Amino acid sequence: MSLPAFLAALDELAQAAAAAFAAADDAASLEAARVEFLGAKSGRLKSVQQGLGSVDGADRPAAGKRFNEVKQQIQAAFQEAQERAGAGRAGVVRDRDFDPTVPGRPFRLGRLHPITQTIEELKDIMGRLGFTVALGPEIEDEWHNFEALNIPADHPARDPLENFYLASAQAALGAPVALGAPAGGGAPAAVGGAPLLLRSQTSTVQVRVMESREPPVRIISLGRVYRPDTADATHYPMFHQMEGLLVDRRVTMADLKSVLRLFAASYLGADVHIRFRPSFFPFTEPSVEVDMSWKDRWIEFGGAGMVDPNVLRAVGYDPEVYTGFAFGLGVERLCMRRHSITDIRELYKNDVRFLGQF
Ligand code: FA5
Repeated sequence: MSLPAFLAALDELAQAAAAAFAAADDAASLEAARVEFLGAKSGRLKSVQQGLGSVDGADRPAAGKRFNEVKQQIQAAFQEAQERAGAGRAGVVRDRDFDPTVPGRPFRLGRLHPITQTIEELKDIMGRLGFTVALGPEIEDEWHNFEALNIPADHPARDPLENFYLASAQAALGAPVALGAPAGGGAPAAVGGAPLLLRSQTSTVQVRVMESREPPVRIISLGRVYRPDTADATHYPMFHQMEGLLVDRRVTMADLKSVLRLFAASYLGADVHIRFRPSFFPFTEPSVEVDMSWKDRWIEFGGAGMVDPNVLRAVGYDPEVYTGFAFGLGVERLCMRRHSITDIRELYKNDVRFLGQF
């Protein structure tokens, strides 16, 4: 065989092998290409090698040198194809156009909803004042939402139009219905078919806590409450309240005012002014409405008062021995005042451009 014919055969082999290994995109086609070109017995490289013996003696060193180069090229092409297949299996994309120096896409970190942040901060402040957290169920019976709170059956606050009653206990939850265990332990309240409603205030937790333990009591409870209120800038049908309850011997209205003033100054800053207006709640006597200053006006942020002796009696406490104060504050209103949010609905639109600011 002449040297040019041998070199031409080698070139053709090199091209064919490079194309075959580049096209091999799975293990089976790669193996087939390996056998075709590098097979030990009848591979194409082997058959070209056999032609080396027929090249003229003087040309043989040049032919041998070129043969070795092509052999190395083909082996390298096989190895690269093998690595590519291995990387593919490991889920790594090998992309020749990938530029590792280009900056990556920014990673957007989520954050807690402003109301959740507020709740955590309120717990922290009240914790420093010695109040521990108690929990209660959002689906309540009439005893805890009304009766034990001195709200009799004919009270307008119990009107079905003022509350979210559930169609029936059984339809809502399946029978038998078991409410969450009262805070502080004790047996869960079982309700067989009695009217149930979404709690309209966190004052329900006061009753559950007092039912389950003896004084002294010093708790807060934070959670969702529900009322069929029309949504406007300061009202929403679902909102959060922070309930506070302190019962002990010789607790007075002065203690209530001190705690609320300390709380307001801690959460809203020393520049906030709060005022107490005489009011009425069936479960406190005397009762007050608590307002805070906001943008040259007053906004109500809660109700409070001394626990009514009837409530103490309903949970088995002796009102001649124990007195206590309670308050219920609107968490959204506190959060709005703190962050200058002028419309409560912004908190529940779930617009990340708004929520991302807190
Ligand atoms: C009560 O709910 C009483 N349970 C508070 C209380 C507790 C009084 C303990 C005495 C002792 P009131 O209905 O006023 O009170 O609501 C308390 C606060 O919840 C309001 O001052 C307001 O800040 C907030 N609030 C009431 N309705 C809404 C609403 N629809 N949307 C947002 N916040 C509301």
